[in-house]
Amino acid sequence: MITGAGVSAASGVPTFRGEDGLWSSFRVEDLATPEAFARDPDLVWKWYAWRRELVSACKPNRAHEVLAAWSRRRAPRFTLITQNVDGLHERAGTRNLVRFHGSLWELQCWKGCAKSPPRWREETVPLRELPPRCPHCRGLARPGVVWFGEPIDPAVLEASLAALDCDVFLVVGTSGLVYPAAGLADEARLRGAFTVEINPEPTEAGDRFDLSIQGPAEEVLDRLDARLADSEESSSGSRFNSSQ
Ligand code: BV8
Repeated sequence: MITGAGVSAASGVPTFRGEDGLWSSFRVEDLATPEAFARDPDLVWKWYAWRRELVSACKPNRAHEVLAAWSRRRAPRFTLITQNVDGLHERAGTRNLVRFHGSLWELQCWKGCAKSPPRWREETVPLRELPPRCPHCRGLARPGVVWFGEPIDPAVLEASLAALDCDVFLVVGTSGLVYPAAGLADEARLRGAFTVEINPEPTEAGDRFDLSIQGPAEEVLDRLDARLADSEESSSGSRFNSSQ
């Protein structure tokens, strides 16, 4: 399955393309591209520092909790790919999580100096210095996210593609506009998965899914979880009767 910003909406994290979405007040080109960072690292870091502060006050909601419980019960046959960089799936205790676009809570050396690891965790809020520095070369550090025009980490792409060989592929809380993430559901369907979209709004990809469930993720996943628990209980009950 894959999640997008809609899964975190109930936690108070703004989505990207909703009415009060991030892209309604900021331009992608000014903030979420390597060119923007090269042009004005201070501006880009002010935006990411603001997002980190905002998200640090948010908590996982029922959608994150249900998915974390499913991941614990069903890993490794359950893989959650997320486009979100807010860290709420991790905070909910999700296992077998693939972070397709990186994390607000990781930094990397802007120059990619030989001494620094590809990414490192940095969770202090507010950041001790802005913009933060690479601890190894003292050059600029950048947010550990994938910007527009940047490739997906090959290991992340490989783990995501492996997860597409599944019976059911859920697509939860995403407008399905950003590639290559948006293409994963199509690939899952080509491989024989039953694809299900969960979103309160119809999306442009809606007609490509086997099933579209219109509703907020935190409610739909909660109800799905209850139905699954009931069916598991009744089927384990029938197994018990048959062996009596
Ligand atoms: C790349 C991290 C190539 C940063 C983000 C075709 C193929 C490949 C690429 C492209 C292509 N066409 C165009 C491209 C380029 C581009 C792209 O896709 N552009 C789009 C805009 C057309 N893609 C890229 O640049 C990607 N890289 O292609 O590299 C390459 C290869 C080799 C060498 C060099 C280059 C990289 C894209 C990554 C961008 N980074 N985020 C950061 O966050 O700061 S994208 C950002 O938007 C998010 O991470 C997220 O992934 C993405 C999509 O947003 P959504 O999550 O869907 O959020 P949105 O607001 O749009 O929608 C929310 C949904 O939730 C709505 O539908 C709403 O109805 C719903 N909702 C609301 N409330 C609820 C709800 N749902 C459920 N419950 C609720 N309560």
